[in-house]
Amino acid sequence: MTTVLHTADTHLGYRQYNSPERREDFLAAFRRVLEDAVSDDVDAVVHAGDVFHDRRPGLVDLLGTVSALRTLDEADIPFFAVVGNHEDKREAQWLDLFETMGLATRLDESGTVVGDVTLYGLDYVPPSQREDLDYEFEPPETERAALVAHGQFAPLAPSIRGPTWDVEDVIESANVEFDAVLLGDEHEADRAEVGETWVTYAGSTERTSASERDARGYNLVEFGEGVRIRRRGLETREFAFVDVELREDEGVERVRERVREYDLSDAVALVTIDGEGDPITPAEVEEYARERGAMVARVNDRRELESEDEDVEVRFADPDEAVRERVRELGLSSAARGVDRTVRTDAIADSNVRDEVKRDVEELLSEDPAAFDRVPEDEAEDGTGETGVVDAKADAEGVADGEAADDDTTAVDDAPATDGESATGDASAGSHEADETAAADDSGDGSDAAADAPAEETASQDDQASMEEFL
Ligand SMILES: [Mn+2]
Repeated sequence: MTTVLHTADTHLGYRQYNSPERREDFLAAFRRVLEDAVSDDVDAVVHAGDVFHDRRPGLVDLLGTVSALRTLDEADIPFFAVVGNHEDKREAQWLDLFETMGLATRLDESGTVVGDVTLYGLDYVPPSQREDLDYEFEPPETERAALVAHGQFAPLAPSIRGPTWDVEDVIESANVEFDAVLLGDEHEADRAEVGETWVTYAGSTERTSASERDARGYNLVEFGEGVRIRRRGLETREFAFVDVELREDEGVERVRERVREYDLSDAVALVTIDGEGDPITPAEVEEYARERGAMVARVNDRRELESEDEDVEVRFADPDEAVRERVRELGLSSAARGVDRTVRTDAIADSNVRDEVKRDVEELLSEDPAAFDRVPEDEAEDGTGETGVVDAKADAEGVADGEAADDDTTAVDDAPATDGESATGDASAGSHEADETAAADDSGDGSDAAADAPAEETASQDDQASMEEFL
């Protein structure tokens, strides 16, 4: 029998909530998974993509990864992986570097034997290029075979989040009979039997967004007479999801009361307010949660407040709305605003954003070469931006191509499609002290959200994630 530890979506280097502790959490989770692999003495660790959150991980994250992989190497447990959409680079991959160092093996169509099973890899491929795939693999040298892949695969991935990749198609088209398909990209763990093949997502190992409420973990996949998948939980950072439904006569006191019901020690406190009631200043609630021990606190006020109440305070209660407002002020063309919506929406899966934007931009430009022209200044609410027509176009195309400049300009200076995080930071700076500090961090430590963040990365789940942090 051969046992493989199947993990994915580690997102090393993600400084979630602008918190350096969160960044460490992601590495700690990776370490824990590999330590479990050692103590369980599995035959191999399989990583189904998105080791890194970012195409350009910082040196600290790289060193952390190398050191964690060494632990595994010292125990003679091989690390096999494919490349996910978050870390996909044009030419060489980080994974290639680890391979050169003897710490990892990149899986591909040639097949790699571990015990009784041959493992194959299929890196993330954007929807527009999937037609060309032939799913030809070298014949396996073992009775059992498994494919490791990254993407939104039906039937497990929800189709409402953009185009899915039909795993049944892959299984049927492939010249190899797979006993299991081990997946990454979808952050919720799941499994299904498709024909004779077990298909499973390992899920992320730390919560990358507020929508990831379930416990995190990984899979232990046994290849014997058949395939057996076991789920193993991971100890991760405590998240307190404080959902408050306010009645008409209630306000901040009720929110505090609900916050008090939770043990917030070193936790990430996510307070979601819905219903009726008085306006609430998020910063006040966040400070209260931090006083009660929370490491990070965020308030998301989902109430639709009366427009007459829409003063500054109320608008800042909804970071989404603040971002939208700022975008309106940029004097962008409607085409650029369309791109911005695609990037920002939760409705489109992380790995689909790039393709969706590319298709939209191509379509818009073929219909009207001036589609991305700025709205003349007098038509815009505020003409502060200096980005010219050409820049705006280049930015939009850059996003689609994954080659956008790594500028960290704020939303004021740039097309928002490349700039979700700054825009988010901007919006929240008005209400969150923590974010103001974080913004200062960014200018001081260019290696993080600022200089190093590839603009394209913001055209992916990061946007959604950073927004989800408030959702
Ligand atoms: Mn991921």
